Amino acid sequence: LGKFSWEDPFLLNDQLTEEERMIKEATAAFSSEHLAPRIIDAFADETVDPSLFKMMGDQGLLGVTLPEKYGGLGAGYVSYGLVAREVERVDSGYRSMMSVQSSLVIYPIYAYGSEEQRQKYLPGLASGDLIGCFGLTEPDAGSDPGGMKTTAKKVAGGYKLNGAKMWISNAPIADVFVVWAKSDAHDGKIRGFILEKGMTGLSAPKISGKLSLRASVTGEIVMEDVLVSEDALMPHVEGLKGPFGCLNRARYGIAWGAMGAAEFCWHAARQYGLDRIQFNRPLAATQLFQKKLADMQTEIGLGLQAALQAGRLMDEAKAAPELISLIKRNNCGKALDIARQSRDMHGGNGISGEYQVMRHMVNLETVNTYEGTHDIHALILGRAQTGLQAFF
Ligand code: TGC
Ligand code: FAD
Repeated sequence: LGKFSWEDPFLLNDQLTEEERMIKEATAAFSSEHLAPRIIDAFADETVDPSLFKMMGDQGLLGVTLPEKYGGLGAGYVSYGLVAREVERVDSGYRSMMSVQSSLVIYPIYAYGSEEQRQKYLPGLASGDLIGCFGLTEPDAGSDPGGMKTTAKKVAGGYKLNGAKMWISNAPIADVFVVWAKSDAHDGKIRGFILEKGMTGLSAPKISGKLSLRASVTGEIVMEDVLVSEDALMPHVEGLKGPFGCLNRARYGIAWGAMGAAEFCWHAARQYGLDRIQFNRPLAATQLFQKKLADMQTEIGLGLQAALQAGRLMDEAKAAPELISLIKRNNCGKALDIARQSRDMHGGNGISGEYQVMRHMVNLETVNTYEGTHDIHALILGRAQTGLQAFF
């Protein structure tokens, strides 16, 4: 029998290829050197330094799965997941910046865009010289994006867009906007358009005062008679399967990322329990404390192993969207529980910025909600096993 590794009970590291291990280790080193030192202040001040995109791009973190000919790393989805885990170990907001750029902007332009659109945008997005955002959610269409009101009206030489998007990561600092709208020229079907900063009628006001994900900037996208030419339309997809194809990839990455945040909280609770003496013994010597650590270890071990298997299936093009719902829902929900427990196990210190667990906890509230809420993914899984629609 083998030796038990408390940090890696399933020996996940041994299941990675040499390339995957290298990408994981390089991302971990980048995250501790460049992300960890700035996060406490960035979260407290609710600021994001746009130059982080360039730093992530130089490190290859923005186009992990994008082919090299467009400036990507050309690696697989397990590598992408490992990157999300290491970045989110520092902060969910930083992972959000990365996953929106990779899965929600680079991916649709690569998968649905024309060759001209690929060449125009992808190298700059992969290098971080361009910042992208993804506008699907609206003030009155969140869990039900099919209810969107944004329209694209056909005009001579192009389209006129009108509408408002809400809760859009990166929008206030974005150069490239992937926006989904109902197009009258395509029977009212949802189509994807690429808009650029500076277009007349396009603005992206910041949403201030968030109590979660404060190190990632969020905004609206307001479109008032924004005129775009024909070549702003992504030609190769129509209908909700367009945005959902991107969400499958982002949700998969979030399942890994949430486990990174959970691991931070678990390790912090363990160390705090070893260091903190009450009643003349370390807190970690109590049964209640050890039970909580065992629960954390179990859920994280299982969650990571599930994410790895989903990644292997992604790389073989065999991962079903419902499987991605299962791991997104489970890993986010479990990570949020773990962060709340860890906060509690730190006692009063748990509420301070310095110990960082409460920041992870409030971040994970968003992560549990965006990209399909915990309950929406339950309904997707319920439908898949009963054949019965319970959304309405
Ligand atoms: P439904 O009838 O189920 O499907 C409509 C069409 O879409 C297709 N489809 C999918 N295709 C690929 N992958 C998926 N996961 C798909 N899910 C659905 C489906 O096959 C169908 O295609 P077709 O050709 O037959 O028309 O649609 P519905 O309107 O009943 O939707 C129900 C529901 C609840 C499943 C869906 O709307 C949903 O998932 N809602 C959650 C919305 C959501 O996730 N929004 C995310 C916004 S982006 C974001 O949060 C970014 S945060 C990023 C960050 O900062 O990290
Ligand atoms: P609602 O859909 O109104 O849901 C409210 C509650 O009702 C939830 O608990 C939900 O589970 C429940 N509910 C909804 N429908 C049902 C039902 N049929 N049955 C039972 N319960 C139901 N969107 C983007 O497009 N791009 C982005 O970059 C982006 N970034 C985000 C960043 C942040 C910080 C946040 C907070 C959100 C972001 N979002 C983004 C939006 C996010 O995807 C939505 O908030 C999410 O999909 C939920 O939509 P909603 O907020 O409108 O909630």
